[in-house]
Amino acid sequence: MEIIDTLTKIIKKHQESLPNVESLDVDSEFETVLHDTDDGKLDIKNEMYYCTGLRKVHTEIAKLGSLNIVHCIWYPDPEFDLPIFGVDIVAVKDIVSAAITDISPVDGLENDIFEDIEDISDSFYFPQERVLPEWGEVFSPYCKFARLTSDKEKKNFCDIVDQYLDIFVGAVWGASRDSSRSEHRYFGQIDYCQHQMKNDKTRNILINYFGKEWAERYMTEILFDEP
Ligand code: BLA
Repeated sequence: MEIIDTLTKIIKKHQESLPNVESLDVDSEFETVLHDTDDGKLDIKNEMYYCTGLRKVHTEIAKLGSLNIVHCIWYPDPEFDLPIFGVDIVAVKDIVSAAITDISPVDGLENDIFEDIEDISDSFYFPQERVLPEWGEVFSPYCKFARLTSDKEKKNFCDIVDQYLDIFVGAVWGASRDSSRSEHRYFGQIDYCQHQMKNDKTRNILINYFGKEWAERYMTEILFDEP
């Protein structure tokens, strides 16, 4: 699947440019998950890193039956004045039913990063825009959420992710330790995780393949673990 490969390469390029980036061990139970089921192949791969300013840089590539998924969240260290980067793609064959990317605030929209991404956000238009669910209130006004069908739409989505990550990596390099509002940022990050946990579409897919207990552990420990 081309958009999955392109997006993975973009994420990897930026990830490798982070300051003092090092890999983070993933619980062996969850690092690679391979199963054959009546509903098709399950293949999940998780990679995690950390660097100066970010406590967890996570990319998951998954095939769950006919679904192809890229999930990626870069969680800041609350000691640094940095927001959260996220991207999620859900594709079946050539149709991307959900493509979402955002730089999400943990302590308001004061950070200069939001001025930069406002211009980028304004320069992209997705014809099949989708409406965010209620829990999506944690995202910034510059969140893009769309269905993608044409090659042009897919290329545009990869381009905006590339440009958001350019800004984000620049901010990580520029950020220094500043404890003054770390408690606010810590609780802001918890709030983000708790909102993501309300995504029943993700939960139900995982329950369908792995059962309730596994799905809950996977969501709280791997996808949306609190700082
Ligand atoms: C939607 N996420 C979805 C959907 C599925 C998943 C099946 C519904 C697709 C659709 O409505 O067309 C499933 N996503 C997964 C699974 C994983 C995953 C199983 O990552 C991992 C194993 N979700 C995120 C991140 C964001 C996100 C990082 O993981 C945003 C930064 C958002 N996913 C998100 C949103 C929706 C979605 C907003 C739409 C939810 C809705 O319409 O109710």
